[in-house]
Amino acid sequence: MDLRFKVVRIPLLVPFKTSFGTQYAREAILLILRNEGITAYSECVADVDPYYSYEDNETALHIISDFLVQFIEDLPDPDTFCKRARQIRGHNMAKAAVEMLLWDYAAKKKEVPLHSMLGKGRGFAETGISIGLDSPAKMVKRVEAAVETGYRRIKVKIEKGMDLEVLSAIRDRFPDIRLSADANSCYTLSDVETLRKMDKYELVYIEQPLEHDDLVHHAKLSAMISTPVCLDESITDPGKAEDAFEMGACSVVNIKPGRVGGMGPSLKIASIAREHGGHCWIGGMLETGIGRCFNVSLASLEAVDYPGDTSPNERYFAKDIVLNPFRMEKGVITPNNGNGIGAEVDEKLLESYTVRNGLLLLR
Ligand code: OSB
Ligand code: MG
Repeated sequence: MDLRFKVVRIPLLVPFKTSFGTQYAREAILLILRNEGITAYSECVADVDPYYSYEDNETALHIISDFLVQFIEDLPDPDTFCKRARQIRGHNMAKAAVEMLLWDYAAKKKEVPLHSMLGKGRGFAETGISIGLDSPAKMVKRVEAAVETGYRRIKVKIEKGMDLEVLSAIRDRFPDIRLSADANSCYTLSDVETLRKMDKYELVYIEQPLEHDDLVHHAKLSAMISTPVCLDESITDPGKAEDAFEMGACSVVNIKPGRVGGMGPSLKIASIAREHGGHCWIGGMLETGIGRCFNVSLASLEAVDYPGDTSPNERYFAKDIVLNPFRMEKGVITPNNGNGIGAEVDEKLLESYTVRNGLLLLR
């Protein structure tokens, strides 16, 4: 068995601006496991800076190489790995990368597509788009293009002072589309007047309006506005999802497998949402073609009831590292039916994007 990491840096076609910063490229840690003729892959959703989450590529690589690798020497099933990894507090992005690698490996060993191991599928994933911050005029143009392309839900990034004007402009132009707004934690409860003014735009939800790790204030806010609250950053594992729904902090959750510890925890969060009469969808972190496969496989499950941030690869990169990118048709994407994640990795291109690599385990 041979486990390596490669850090790839792929320029984004369009810089992605959120309330926490602007991203120009996706710099991702990829894990590559070779054993008995099988090659399994995964991607860590951490980035170069700790702005979205406290984890970044350096902390993730440290946790993976110094602590997590010892748990997978016998290539356990993903659930066994999760139990072992509980000894390590937090660092769920690092844990998720390893957990997802084990899922791809397990599915490839069984010679079945990953989605078939996850639960009842519907055969396709309803697709939404996440549009970055820009001038209101440019954002309306982007929304127009996205509606034209067939996206089933449009989400726009907002920040303090860049919110009501753009939402109003979009609603004027498109009174009926499924629209949401992602604040990435830029507000506090003292902004409730602004947040209340959003009620009239009938958003399907507002995503992560308050602090990145808060539940209490989100519960208070949920009772003060009519827009449903969706949590992203605050939900780092199934326990947090349970707390959030119990407290009424949210009625919708954005599940990113790479943020919550992997596929197993994602499935748990989807059932927690359902048990509480809530909703869930699969988010994204501008993943490369490898990470996207995991997201799309989850997004195609019946347990996931809202369209996700699972745009086709061509939206992010001029040339992605897979030879079989996802294509969106009529607003849906079909999960890969090859073994495991089903990505045909362009090894040459991957090599050319690699800025750092190393050996993690050799037996
Ligand atoms: O908050 O959902 C977010 C991208 C990077 C970090 C955080 C977020 C996002 C997105 C893009 O909204 C989702 C995607 O298209 O991958
Ligand atoms: Mg978000």
